[in-house]
Amino acid sequence: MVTVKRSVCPYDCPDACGLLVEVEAGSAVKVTGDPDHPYTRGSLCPKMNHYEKTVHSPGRLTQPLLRAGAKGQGQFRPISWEEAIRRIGGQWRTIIAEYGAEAILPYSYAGTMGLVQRHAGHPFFHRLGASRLERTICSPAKDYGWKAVMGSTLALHPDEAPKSDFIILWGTNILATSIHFFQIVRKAKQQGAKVWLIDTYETPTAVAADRVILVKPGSDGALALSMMQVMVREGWVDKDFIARHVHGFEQFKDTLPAYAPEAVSDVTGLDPAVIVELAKTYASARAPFISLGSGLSRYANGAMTVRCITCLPALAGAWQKSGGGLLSSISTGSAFAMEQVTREDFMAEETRIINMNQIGDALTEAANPPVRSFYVYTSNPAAVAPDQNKVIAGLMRQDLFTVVHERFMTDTCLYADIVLPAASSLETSDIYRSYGHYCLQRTYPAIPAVGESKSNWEVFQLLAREMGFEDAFFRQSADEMIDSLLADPKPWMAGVDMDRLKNGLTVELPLPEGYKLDYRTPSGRIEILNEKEKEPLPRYFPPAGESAPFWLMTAPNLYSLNSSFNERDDLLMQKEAMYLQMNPADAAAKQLTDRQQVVAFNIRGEVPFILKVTDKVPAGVVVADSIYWIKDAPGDRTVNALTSQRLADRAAGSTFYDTKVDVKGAC
Ligand SMILES: Nc1nc2c(c(=O)[nH]1)N[C@H]1C(S)=C(S)[C@@H](COP(=O)(O)OP(=O)(O)OC[C@H]3O[C@@H](n4cnc5c(=O)[nH]c(N)nc54)[C@H](O)[C@@H]3O)O[C@H]1N2
Ligand SMILES: Nc1nc2c(c(=O)[nH]1)N[C@H]1C(S)=C(S)[C@@H](COP(=O)(O)OP(=O)(O)OC[C@H]3O[C@@H](n4cnc5c(=O)[nH]c(N)nc54)[C@H](O)[C@@H]3O)O[C@H]1N2
Ligand code: SF4
Ligand SMILES: [Mo]
Repeated sequence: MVTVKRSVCPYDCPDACGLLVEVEAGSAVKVTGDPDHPYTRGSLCPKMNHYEKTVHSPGRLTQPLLRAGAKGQGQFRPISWEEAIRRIGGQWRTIIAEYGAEAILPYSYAGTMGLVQRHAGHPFFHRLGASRLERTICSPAKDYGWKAVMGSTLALHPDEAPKSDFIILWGTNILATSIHFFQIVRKAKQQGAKVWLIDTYETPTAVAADRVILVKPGSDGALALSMMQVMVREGWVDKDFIARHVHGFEQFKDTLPAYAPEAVSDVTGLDPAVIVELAKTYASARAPFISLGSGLSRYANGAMTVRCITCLPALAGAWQKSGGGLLSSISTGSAFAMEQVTREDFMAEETRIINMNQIGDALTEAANPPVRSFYVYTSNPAAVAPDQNKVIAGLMRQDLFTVVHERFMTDTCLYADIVLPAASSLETSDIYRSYGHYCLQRTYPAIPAVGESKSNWEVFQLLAREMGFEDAFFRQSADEMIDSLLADPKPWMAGVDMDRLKNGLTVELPLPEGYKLDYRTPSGRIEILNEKEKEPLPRYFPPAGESAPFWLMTAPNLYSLNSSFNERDDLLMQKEAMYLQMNPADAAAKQLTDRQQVVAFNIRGEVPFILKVTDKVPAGVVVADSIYWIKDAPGDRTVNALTSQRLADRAAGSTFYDTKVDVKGAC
């Protein structure tokens, strides 16, 4: 008999789609979109249409494993959970006795976005006194840039977009990364909106664009400032809106002459006439809408770039128009009492903080205490963290005791001393919010755990018992944790149908009337001038860039999500091969030919790719979309052997795209 259960896509994607899971004899046999989900309305992306193939993949880890060969070789033998937990406890007690608990470092990110499973390790490691991880691999510089101007103002609802007549997709490849927003943009287009795309190469999203503007990587801040220079010069600004809602316009205005289109033409790579046309089209639109991606924030100037762009709708008065404004990321953090899950109060004293973007250094450089144990869950740092050669050198250390809790034998698992099998989202309970819309949903297990796999929550319960933690907190189940979160609703939850939520149905956080004009900043206005910033006014400064001939874009692919979905042969086939895309003129100058093997290299590493010659990529840029597992790569390294551990200008963000390389034929 087939039963249908509701769930949520657990991946790190703004859409957080509602799922319907058909279950037969304890297995998920079919996964489709939930037509009742208010935002995702029944459709899924190509990755998730067959989630059952991931959940029941022959590659699923089903037993705890103990290393039985050299690190990196992937030879393991099965052991019991009891033995695995006992061994981890034994190793940790020895390490703590010699070096203290800060010699243990957890590493996790967003394998699941469920609030409880994702943060399940926080209370445990706080109680243990382990080093803390600064989790800034994704887009904190983007959030910082937005907040510097807008404070904690509520983000624009994506359903505003269809009411706009001019949409800029600014550094976002929504066909791959936010397919439901792509559908919204398509709808807006059908209703007559013009869509312009600003990116560094012609991404697949260009199919929805009326115009594609290709900028030099890391130069968007200069472009935004130049647009504003034109708008101010020509009087295309909303003086009334500025007078009522903007802080610091006069001071800002005086800095703009330096950014005349002619002055930024070299920096941006754009003809001055194009900048004027963009400024004019933006300023003269009835309700201009900017959808801002995170790519342009992953640079040494990333937060400042976002700050510059965020000023545009303030000058145009776009916020007061139905359909106008700027959509960065949606933050619904204040809807839940997350401190009840993360339990920072379990820390006896403040422990050391290590940045996850600099894990390569943390695992290879001397420190006091040294990192002697690395516990990885819900992440695949050997593939996704920058400076892969350093990360792998760290993971190879004989004196590093590494535990990886995973669904699949990822690149990181290959270096583990102990691998623990992780339950998938269909096997666990959780509660989900989204960074692309305002819906919330609680989930219940749709199927029993595959093999002996366990959820993050369960594993930390076992580890807590092993380490002798008596707190009642560690005895409660994930369901009890979720229930207690829901029993203590934050003010924003007033008006949410809690029964619906508890019953696993989607609910939406209410947006107050007039939220687009309610600026939650210290001045109550949009703060173009922010006195608290070291740089009180937005300005342009260049990205780090290094000296090598090509910028390397390392962007998301339609058929994988970071390093996830590589377990799926059907999706790997869609990606065809680990390509490096290059402009025909650059290929000709280098005497390289389409589909030959090439090596991209810089001071950090060398990575073999298959060359794809295409005029969708401008000269001077190469594109490696998708993060492969090493076993599927043409060589023994993947794209992150080229990216750097350097942090962004603010919020300790990653700088994945602030990377330059040279390219040569493989011998
Ligand atoms: N070159 C380059 N590198 C990048 C990026 C880029 O654009 N270019 N993007 C960066 C960004 S934005 C991000 S957010 C990071 C993402 O980095 P990660 O969050 O590490 O993302 P994934 O590669 O999806 O790895 C998640 C892993 O968690 C596992 N997993 C899933 N569910 C569970 C669970 O419930 N429990 C446990 N224990 N494991 C689970 C999955 O099997 C998967 O292997 O990558 C970054 N790296
Ligand atoms: N299919 C799929 N979906 C995903 C992911 C995935 O890997 N695959 N990753 C998920 C995660 S973790 C996240 S954080 C989000 C990622 O969401 P985003 O980071 O917004 O990713 P993209 O939508 O690809 O947008 C990045 C775009 O920025 C462009 N770009 C890079 N540098 C510059 C620049 O200097 N200027 C301009 N204008 N553009 C630039 C890149 O070419 C790319 O097209 O997507 C999520 N969804
Ligand atoms: S990856 Fe994104 S678009 Fe695809 S099903 Fe999940 S939430 Fe939806
Ligand atoms: Mo991300």
